[in-house]
Amino acid sequence: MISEKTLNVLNKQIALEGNASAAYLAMASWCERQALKGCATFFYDQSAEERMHMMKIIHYINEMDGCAIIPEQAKPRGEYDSIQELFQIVYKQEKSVTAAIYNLLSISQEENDHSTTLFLQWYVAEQREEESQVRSILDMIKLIGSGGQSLFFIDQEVEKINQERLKEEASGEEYNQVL
Ligand code: OFO
Repeated sequence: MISEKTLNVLNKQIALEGNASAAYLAMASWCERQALKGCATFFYDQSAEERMHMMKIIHYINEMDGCAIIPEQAKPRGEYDSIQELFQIVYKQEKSVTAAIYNLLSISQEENDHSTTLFLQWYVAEQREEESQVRSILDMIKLIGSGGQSLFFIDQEVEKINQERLKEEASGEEYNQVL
C-alpha cells in the first residue's frame, strides 16, 4: 500500500529520471558530433542508466498496487558552448535530482511508508556517486585547462572512467557500491 501523496511524488520522479535520460542522450549526440568519443560513450551509458532508474520506479509503483504514469518527454537542449559548460549543466541537474530524492524520502518518512523509504536508499547512494563523479570530472577539466589539445586530454580522461565502469560492471562491483 502506498499513500496518494507518496505516489504523486514518485510519479513526478519518473518524469525527472526520464528527462535526465533524454538530456544525456542529447549530450551524447552532441559529443559524438564534436568527435569526443570518450564523452559520447559516457553520456550514452549515462542515458541508459537514467532510463533504468526510471524503469525501477515504474516497476516499484506497479508492484505496490499504484499506477505508474508514463510522462510526456521534455525536449532536451541539443547545443552546448563547450564541454566545460556541458558538465556544469550535468552537475546542476544531478544536484536537483538529489534534492528531489531527498524530498521524496522526507515524504515517505512522514507517511510512515517504510517500503518506499527503503526503496529510496538505493537512489540516495546512486546520487552521491553520480554527483561525486561529475565533480571530479569538473576538477579534471579545470586542471587540464583550455590550451591547444585540452579537449583531446579531457576526452581521454573520460574514456578512462568508461573503462573503469566497464570493469566494475563486469565484476559486479558497481551494484555492491551503490547498495
Ligand atoms: Fe537517476 O541518477 Fe542521477 O539523475
